[in-house]
Amino acid sequence: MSDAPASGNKPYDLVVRHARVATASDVFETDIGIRDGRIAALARDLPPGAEEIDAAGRWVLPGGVDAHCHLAQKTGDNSVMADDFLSGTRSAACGGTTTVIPFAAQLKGESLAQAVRDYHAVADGKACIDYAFHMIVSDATAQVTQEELPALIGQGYTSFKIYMTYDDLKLNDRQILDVLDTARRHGAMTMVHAESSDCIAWLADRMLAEGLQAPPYHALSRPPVVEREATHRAISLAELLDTPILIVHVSGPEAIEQIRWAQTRGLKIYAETCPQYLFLTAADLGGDALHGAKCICSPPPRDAAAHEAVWNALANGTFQVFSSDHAPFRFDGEGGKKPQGDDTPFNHVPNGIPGLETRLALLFSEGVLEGRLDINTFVALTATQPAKLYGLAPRKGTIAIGADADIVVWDTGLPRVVRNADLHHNVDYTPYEGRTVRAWPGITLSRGRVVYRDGEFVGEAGHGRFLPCERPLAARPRPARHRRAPWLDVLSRVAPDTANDGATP
Ligand code: DUC
Ligand code: ZN
Ligand code: ZN
Repeated sequence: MSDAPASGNKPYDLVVRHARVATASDVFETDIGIRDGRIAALARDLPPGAEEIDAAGRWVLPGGVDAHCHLAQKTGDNSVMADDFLSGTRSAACGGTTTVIPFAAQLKGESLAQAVRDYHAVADGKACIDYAFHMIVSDATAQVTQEELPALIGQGYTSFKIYMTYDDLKLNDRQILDVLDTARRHGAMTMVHAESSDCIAWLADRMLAEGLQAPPYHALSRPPVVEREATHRAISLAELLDTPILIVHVSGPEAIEQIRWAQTRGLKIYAETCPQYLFLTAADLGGDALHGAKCICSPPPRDAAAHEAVWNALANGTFQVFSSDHAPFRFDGEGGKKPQGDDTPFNHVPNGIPGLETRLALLFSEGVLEGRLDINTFVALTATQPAKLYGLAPRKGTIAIGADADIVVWDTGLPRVVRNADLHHNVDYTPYEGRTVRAWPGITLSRGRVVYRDGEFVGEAGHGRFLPCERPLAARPRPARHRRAPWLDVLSRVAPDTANDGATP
């Protein structure tokens, strides 16, 4: 890093003064000197910057890394995601998130490499904050698992999601093993949507046959046992190949118990949960005129006891990641939640709810300020660990010299009522309308540039850059000497530890 003056005779482009910084491990008071988009100095009484922000008395945290959101994703039906890379990243920035990882989705029959190229074309020039890509692997052909995936992993697409449900996306167990084998050999992180397809179809078909088609039946057709069974099966498949996996959008105690059990046995099983599993219940799928469709997502929100279990698992380390799973569909209008108007049966309502902008404020308010989580755990769950698990650390997810100056100055102690009219996404509702929070970002910096200040978006399309991801350390299998899977030792294509070269520690 150059010691030359940054702007005129000022050594820093920007200095954030009197910051009360929290990282995943520490809390300290400091000034933050920013030069060329990166953190250049952490010390008290820094010399002046060309710009200055006084953060006295306020928390200053790493910008959020939202490692699970859907933007302008191909859907395979007539539904249309309401947010593209402009409105989605704008909304993220206004909620204190500075990196997003949406999904380049492969439809069945398509090339995965082409899906990634297409997604770049969709994102190019639009994002206001930095972004990486996960992939969705829905067609695990030999061409995909043996040629396309290894090449893409080497090019910086080091994580992908697979589904155990949805006819147009799901893989069977054998296909999952093929994909995990590739992940293992090439050091990629596999994210798993764990719900049991046949159980859901069996229940849903019977409900629909009896005319039970309102949104609450969505939740009843996807009960916790369906998630628990698939979670256990995913863990077993991962254990068979001794390959790390990350179970996404975990909703309640049944799945959490499976994950905790696996972690206690020494398996590298990671897990994510989302705001809807802390702040919504199945009762939110009720109401008149299909209003419950606004809260249809999968797995569905559960109940107050599940909230308690999710809070506990956030606090005790069972979960490493707290993401939004922002999946934006408008309530009214074409491509939205009601393709057949008010008579739309639950299985035709597009799955997913918006949450990019509200993720951090909800968790800060109800987690940190209510004493359920300490501030370091909040930072770990929302920024540091997602950056590490997906190969973006140490550039993203922390406040450290050399890291990108992705920083949020927080306002706390407010009461602020969440209103969709104040949000910056392109969805016509928020499931959290009317909820009071006591924390909200005051200023968001993306690589040292102010992109949000006091309720107003001040960034610009095209500022956000694509981030190729390293192969994460977390995705490395256990070294062969610690492995307890003798069946792997006889399989030459599985056994070598080649995935260990070049992974980010
Ligand atoms: N899974 C997601 O991750 N997001 C939206 C819908 C779904 O099933
Ligand atoms: Zn999913
Ligand atoms: Zn999702």
